[in-house]
Amino acid sequence: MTLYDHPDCPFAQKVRIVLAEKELSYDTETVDLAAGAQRSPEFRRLNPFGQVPVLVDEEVVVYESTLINEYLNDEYPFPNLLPEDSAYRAKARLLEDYADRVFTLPGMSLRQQLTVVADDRNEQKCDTARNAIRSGLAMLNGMLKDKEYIVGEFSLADVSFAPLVLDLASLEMELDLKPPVAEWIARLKSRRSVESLRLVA
Ligand SMILES: N[C@@H](CCC(=O)N[C@@H](CS)C(=O)NCC(=O)O)C(=O)O
Repeated sequence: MTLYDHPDCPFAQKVRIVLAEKELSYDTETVDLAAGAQRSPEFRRLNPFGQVPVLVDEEVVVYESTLINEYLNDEYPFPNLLPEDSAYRAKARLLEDYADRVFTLPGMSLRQQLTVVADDRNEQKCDTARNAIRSGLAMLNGMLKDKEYIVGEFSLADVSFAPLVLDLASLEMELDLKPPVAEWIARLKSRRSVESLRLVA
C-alpha cells in the first residue's frame, strides 16, 4: 500500500492516523506540492483533482481523505472506527465533513496568513478563520461533556478534527479551552497512533 502524502497536509495526516490505528504498513511517496508535482500528468492519473492524499492499495486507487479513511475502515475493519449504530455512524460522518470544511480549512487559511509579515496580512480572513475555529471548539466542548470521544468511542470523527486540534499552538490564538475539550485533546495526544506520527508539537 502506498500513501501519496505531504508532511504538512492535515488531510494526509488524517489518513496517517487511521493507518497507524489499524497498524497497517505502507510506503510513503511525498508529493512536492511547492514544485507543482500534484499537477503532473502522472499524478493526475491517480487523482484528477491534483491533491494529496491518495492511497494506492494494489489495484485500488482512492483519493479524498474522508473516502480513503472509509475505504480503510471497510477493508481493514479492526479496530472499527465507526459506530455500529447507523444514527451514530451518520453523526460521525457529518462531523467529519464539518471538521474538514468548517474547521480544518479555516485553520489552513489562518496558518497561511501567519506566514505573511503582519502588515501584509488580511485581517478579515484571519478573524473569520479564528471565529470558525472558536465556534468549532465551543461545539466540541458541548458534545464532549459526557463522553471521552465525540460520538462515544474513538472514531473517524475524532480523526478528522485531530490534525488541527493537535497543532492549535501554532495558530497564535488566545484560547481558553474548557476541561471537556482540553481533556479530549490530551486523550488524543496520548493515543499511540498519534504519538507515533509525531503530529504533536
Ligand atoms: N478534500 C481533500 C483536500 C485535500 C487537499 O486540500 N490537499 C492539499 C494539501 S493539504 C493539496 O494537495 N493541495 C495542492 C493543490 O491543490 O494544488 C481531502 O480531504 O483529501
